[in-house]
Amino acid sequence: MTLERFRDVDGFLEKAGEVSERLRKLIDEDKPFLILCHNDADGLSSGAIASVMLLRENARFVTRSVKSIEGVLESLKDLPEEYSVILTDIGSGYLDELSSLGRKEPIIILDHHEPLGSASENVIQLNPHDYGINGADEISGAGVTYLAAKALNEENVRLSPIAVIGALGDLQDRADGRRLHGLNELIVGDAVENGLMKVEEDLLFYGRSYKPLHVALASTTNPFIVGISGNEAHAYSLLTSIGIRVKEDDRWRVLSELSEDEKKALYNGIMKYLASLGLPPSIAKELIGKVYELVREEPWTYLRDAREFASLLNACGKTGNEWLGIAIAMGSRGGLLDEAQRVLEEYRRKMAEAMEYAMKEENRQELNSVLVIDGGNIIDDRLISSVASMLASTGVQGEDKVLVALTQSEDSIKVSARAPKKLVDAGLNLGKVLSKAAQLVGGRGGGHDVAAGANIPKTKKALFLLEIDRIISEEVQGLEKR
Ligand SMILES: [Mn+2]
Repeated sequence: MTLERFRDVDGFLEKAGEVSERLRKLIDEDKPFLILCHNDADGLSSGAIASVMLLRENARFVTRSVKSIEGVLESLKDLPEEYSVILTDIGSGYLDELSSLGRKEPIIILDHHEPLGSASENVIQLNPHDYGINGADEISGAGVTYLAAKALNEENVRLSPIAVIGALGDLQDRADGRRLHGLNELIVGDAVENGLMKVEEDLLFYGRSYKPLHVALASTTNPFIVGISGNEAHAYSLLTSIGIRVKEDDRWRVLSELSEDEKKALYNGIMKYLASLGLPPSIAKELIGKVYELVREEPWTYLRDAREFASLLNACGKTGNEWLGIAIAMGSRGGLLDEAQRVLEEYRRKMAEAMEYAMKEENRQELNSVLVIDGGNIIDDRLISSVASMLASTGVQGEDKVLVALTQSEDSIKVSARAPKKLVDAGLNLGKVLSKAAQLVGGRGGGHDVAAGANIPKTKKALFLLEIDRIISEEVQGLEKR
């Protein structure tokens, strides 16, 4: 976007107000709603926020999660005319398609993906990009939905932690020091001011307050530490080699009880370990950041740490348990939480297997500007975007290459790509690259500047990889000249 440096936060918030007025009118007229949310952690968070918002107003509504725009169009095909539609974390990329449906009642889009096409009068969009705000890392779909909900009813400020979870689910904690910034920071402020969240800096180990140190280290997969993530025995020996006591008498120690000096030693030890593998020590930096703690949740659950809450929702979305994720994000606990925790454990086990496969030399291919990881038909297509994120966090692609992970789904090849920070800062937009390369081979793609995906025909894998490598190489050369 050429106008990306104008930034109009007030205009965006004003638009949130306008959208909420439209919602208010529909609610007052007792119109039924269909909420369609994307099925990733951010999408489920936004679906939950929209659902609680309507529930609070006693509105009639149905919530459904969808994998892609095809799911949206399918759901709208037979939807009775009297329904208004709320799309969360999906839709902005398909304004023409949605407008051409010519529905009687409005389609309200609460999304942070880059808008494409033009909206008809009945397609109402709240999107940060329209106001020069970068939806890739400044606000999530859940954040956009939250701001509309808060404009509708101030009570919805209670949903602010769910909007933070959505942002973390979309890996928006990319500002220096693993923290949220931009409009996300404003939402964090809402949560803190209302006594719902505590923010502090720490090592970002998974289960920092309840898992034994070596288990917490081995469970940490963002960043994914080669040789340590997924391997408790190696994590244990690394800790002891650094000189960290893992036990206090008979009891396992947890990260949150380590002294500052011990944490420093641990951090330096991990840096040295990474250097010994020839990996950029900057990966260790990703281990330090803001912890967003949901203070009203029980300390021993996965819901206390907003990143872990997001990973629970992600697991629900990736395993066909979307409804469970939405229910938990809406506030259900008890038996449903037990079930969600089982889903998460199972998902983490499958991810560990997929990562083991992806880390093997023979499943990699190095092109000029792209590192390809081919999941063949071994890696479940629903896991491929998580595998891409996790692989990118290992640093295996280096600073100058785009990581492209792909795997076969039933009728197509699913692609998920991640661009290194250096190229994005120089101006590379991966979403556009994938959209272009996919189109050239009769597929479909898009996404954000750092993370994007595509679906391509099964027979076009080699051609697609050539095209994407060519486009990125050309773009990178262009960027260097600038
Ligand atoms: Mn999102």
